[in-house]
Amino acid sequence: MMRLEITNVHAREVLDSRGTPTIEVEVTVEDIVTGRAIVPSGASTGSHEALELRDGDKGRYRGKGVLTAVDNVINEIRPEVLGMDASDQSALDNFMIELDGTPLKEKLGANAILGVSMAACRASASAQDLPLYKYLGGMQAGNLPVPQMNILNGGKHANNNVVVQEFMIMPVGAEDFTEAVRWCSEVYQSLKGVLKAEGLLSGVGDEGGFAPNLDSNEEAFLLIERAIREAGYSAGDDIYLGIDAAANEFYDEATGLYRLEPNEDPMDSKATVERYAQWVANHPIISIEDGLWEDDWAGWQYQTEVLGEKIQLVGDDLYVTNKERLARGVKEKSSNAILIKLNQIGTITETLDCMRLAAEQNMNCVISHRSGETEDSFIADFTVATSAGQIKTGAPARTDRVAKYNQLLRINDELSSPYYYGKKIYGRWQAPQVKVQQA
Ligand code: 2PG
Ligand code: MG
Repeated sequence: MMRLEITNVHAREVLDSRGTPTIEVEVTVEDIVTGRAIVPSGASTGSHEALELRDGDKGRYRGKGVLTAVDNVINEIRPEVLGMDASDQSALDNFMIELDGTPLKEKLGANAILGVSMAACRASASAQDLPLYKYLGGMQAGNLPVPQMNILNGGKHANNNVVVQEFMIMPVGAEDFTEAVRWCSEVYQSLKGVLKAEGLLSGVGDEGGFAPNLDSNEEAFLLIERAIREAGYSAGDDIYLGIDAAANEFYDEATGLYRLEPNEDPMDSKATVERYAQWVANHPIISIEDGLWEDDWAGWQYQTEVLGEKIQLVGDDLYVTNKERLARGVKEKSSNAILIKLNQIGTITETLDCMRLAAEQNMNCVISHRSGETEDSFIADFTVATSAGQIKTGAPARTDRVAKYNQLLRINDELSSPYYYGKKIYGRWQAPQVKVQQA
């Protein structure tokens, strides 16, 4: 590969989809080609994530400014990486990891480091005239993911009473990625109609899904199943369901209990898992993310014993894209899948390392956005490059979410024979045998 000397690095403060500041970085190679990247930001974050550096100056953006991270890129990272080879991603990333020197990137900020890591990658791809997915994944990269589209929002991402954070649809029966996107969009519009008919339509949550007030989580499954049916598809065959419970947000460390339902007493971790098992028995659910709190290792193990043969169990806040935490999960059989977020760990290289460990262990990887997103569609290319097979990037609405699906549509269009995973990505599980009730 040709050497591409980093000749400039710049950063600035821009806004994310919630109107909160975030960092944008530009890396120039050979004085001519510039790559740009914007770092996203979570709301329901795991406490073991790498540090997202914020200024804390209450006089600006309520303390959420990122001028310190910007300054770190310009004055701490830039002078050190000028002259380095942008096409040697791991050398660049490892150098920044050492420059920071702390396990959670607390000195320079994971947002500052990741911005440089991604922008350098883009610059190197552009300089070689390659689309990002081919630059990262090789000339044969061409596997399109099943989207996990989040069409009903609750938890910390919405101002309603629904506890589960994300209710998602997975169009596994579609022929190809374009059909997958169309089905999800049609179901999304159908759900809007169903909610309107029931007098439940209100606004949308942070990831573009509707955010009605409901009596229980189960009501959400029923409404979505109806929307799928009214759109002309079958839940459990054409389309599977999935959730991100984001259990950190309803777990009470003082009592050790989970308040999964707004109108019920909190439950211990065993009862919570048994409730999930009930849902799985009654609805075509193929994937549950963060069903339990990030440090409830015993609970995760029990969940895998109960549900691991039936459905995909995804660790997000549990693993935070951290290879060490994933290694513990492998040892303890905590889950059979992992959510991947670049900014949880802070460099492309560490993210790929973590995914390699997951692959060795035959664990599924789901590449994910954050609830605070931008127009940057890096993860769309990253998903194809790594053949991850699944991407979770919100509703088929709102530009911050749609930007990723549109980029995947472009990639799909560009390939001579794109491959769509469909049901095969969930092939080892046999969940959706349930007969969906007719309303
Ligand atoms: C999650 C993410 C994205 P956040 O929990 O999986 O949906 O949310 O970015 O707020 O952590
Ligand atoms: Mg999550």
